[in-house]
Amino acid sequence: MRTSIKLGGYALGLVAVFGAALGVGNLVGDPAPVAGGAAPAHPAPAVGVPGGLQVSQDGYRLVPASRELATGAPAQFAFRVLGPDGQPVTRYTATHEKDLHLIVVRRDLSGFQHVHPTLAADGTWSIPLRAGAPGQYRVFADFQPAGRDSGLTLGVDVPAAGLYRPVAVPAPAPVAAVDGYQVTLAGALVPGTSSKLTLTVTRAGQPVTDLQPYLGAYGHLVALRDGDLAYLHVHPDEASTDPGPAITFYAEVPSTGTYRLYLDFKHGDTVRTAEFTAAAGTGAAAAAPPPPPPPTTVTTRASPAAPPRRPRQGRGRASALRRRVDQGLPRRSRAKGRALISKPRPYALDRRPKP
Ligand SMILES: [Cu+2]
Repeated sequence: MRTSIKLGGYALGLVAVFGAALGVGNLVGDPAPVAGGAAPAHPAPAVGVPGGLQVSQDGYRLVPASRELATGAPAQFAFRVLGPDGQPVTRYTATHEKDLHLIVVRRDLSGFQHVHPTLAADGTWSIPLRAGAPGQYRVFADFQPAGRDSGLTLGVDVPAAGLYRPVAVPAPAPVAAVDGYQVTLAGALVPGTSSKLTLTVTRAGQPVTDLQPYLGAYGHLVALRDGDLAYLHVHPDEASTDPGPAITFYAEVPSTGTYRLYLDFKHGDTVRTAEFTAAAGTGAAAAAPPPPPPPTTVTTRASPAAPPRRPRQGRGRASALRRRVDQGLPRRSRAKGRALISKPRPYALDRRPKP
């Protein structure tokens, strides 16, 4: 244990040194003050470091006042943004028509919400929120403090108490259905570039040409990376002014991998969200889409790759975990779980040691 801690520290040190050499020191925290006042007031964002991965950046910190999200009736969720002086930020520059955009999504990329809380005079933001299901959620605040020339996206984990049943990220698909609408995604996510994405909205086979403005455009797109929920910078195409059926965005994709895209669009006075999974890659290096998820959402403990069942280990941690998972399965599945399961479960809650 002691050795692994040492090694971990050593690895972190390497990352820090290597990162500094590449000029991405921001990755590991706030920039250190420089004697003599030579440091710029607002260092340029580090190239290649996506937003949303840090709770604190450039002296700004996201501080939730609420310790968890409600899963029953909506409950007030409150937080503040502290500035470099340690005081709550009370003045913002609006982006996409709002002073602050709050994105809430479960760690498995499900349960996406995009809301706009209210700012109190003391710098406390609040809004009634309800998580659709228990689990660990990532809460992103996307904002631009007044006087700063660029925006920030800070992220913090907030739990919704209860038994977490993760769901697999859907396989990549170019068409999403929501509420009678079909949205088609065109364009490739290419790492290291600003990738053009065109989303086309139809309803009952007919193009929708009377989309309503929403957040300063005819749609708002959020993109998150599967694995760490990195929050991509996306902006609408200023040149496209048609109210549908096509909406164009540019997304800055930091790496290959799988991304989840959430398009908010407004029609008939209702905002709806179309969700897509897209793989980013180039040529042969393109990320292979994951195998399609099994048709059931029941989490299970067994997979074909699992080692042979070991003798029961009494009341150990693993047994307790299995019992908890078992509680969610029908009795028949509990009894014959291994026989019923024939497909891999990407999110199996099996923590038994690997052979
Ligand atoms: Cu917003």
